[in-house]
Amino acid sequence: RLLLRDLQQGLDGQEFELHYQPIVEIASGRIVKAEALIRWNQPLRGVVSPGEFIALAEESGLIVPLGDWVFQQAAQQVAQWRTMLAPAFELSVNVSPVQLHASEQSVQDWIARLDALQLPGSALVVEITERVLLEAGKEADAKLQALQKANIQLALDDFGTGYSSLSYLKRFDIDYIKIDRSFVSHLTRGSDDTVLCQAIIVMAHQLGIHVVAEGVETQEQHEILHEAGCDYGQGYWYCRPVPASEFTERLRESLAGQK
Ligand code: G
Ligand code: G
Ligand code: MN
Ligand code: NA
Repeated sequence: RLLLRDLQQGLDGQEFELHYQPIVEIASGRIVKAEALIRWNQPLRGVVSPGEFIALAEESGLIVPLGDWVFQQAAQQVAQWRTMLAPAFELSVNVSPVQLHASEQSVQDWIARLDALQLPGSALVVEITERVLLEAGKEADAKLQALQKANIQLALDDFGTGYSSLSYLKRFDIDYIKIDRSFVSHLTRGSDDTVLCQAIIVMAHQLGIHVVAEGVETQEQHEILHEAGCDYGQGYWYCRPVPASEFTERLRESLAGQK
């Protein structure tokens, strides 16, 4: 059983690491963005996936320092890739509702970090779920606004699952919708999920929102999404989440046009 003490030790002992999954521009096949996904290299258990510890981190409040670490690390990494390889590169980080309900200090620290790195806010995309918006009280609203004021972009993750209230799209200034992989994984020609994806893409574009399809695992899914005008794809078909050094190589190859 994972204990809070292990988690605290992990944070103190620098046992966490970010992996990066490419986000591909569907029309060109080029890597243009990435999502940062946390991994825990636990000395006794080996690699522990976030599914196993995020809930504990949220319940205990440790998600706040952990999430701050994720943001700082991601900012530093995207600054490096921008300087080294791709000046317009963007990196997504997942932010838990608990983080947005916690103190204002985090968001202020994030913005200070961007300034210190001389990085524009638009280099980072904060991924939130519909749950954040559902629960968005005044506090979370103020933080979302602070992020947007700093030009940090917002993505609505797991779109189509859960509460899916379209009114959020009107009330909040969303830059990206990420179509949940439960729709994408059943995409076959003529399927209901194909119709749903097409409709989401048309609606998003009309609202000026870009679309990322998650969990693309087959060439057929990629092609259906291409025909539907989907902007970006993410999934094992393109690449799994990989450590930073491997991602750098992938990005280099993609920029060189090799694929
Ligand atoms: O990476 P994986 O493949 O196992 O991710 C599982 C879940 O953990 C996903 O829902 C993802 O959004 C979440 N997750 C991954 N990294 C982070 C993180 O840095 N912060 C938060 N809050 N959630 C994360
Ligand atoms: O909830 P969120 O969308 O942030 O999490 C992304 C999760 O999806 C991560 O756990 C990541 O490892 C996983 N993932 C990424 N690509 C694929 C894929 O093609 N298939 C499946 N099943 N999972 C994927
Ligand atoms: Mn995500
Ligand atoms: Na998702």
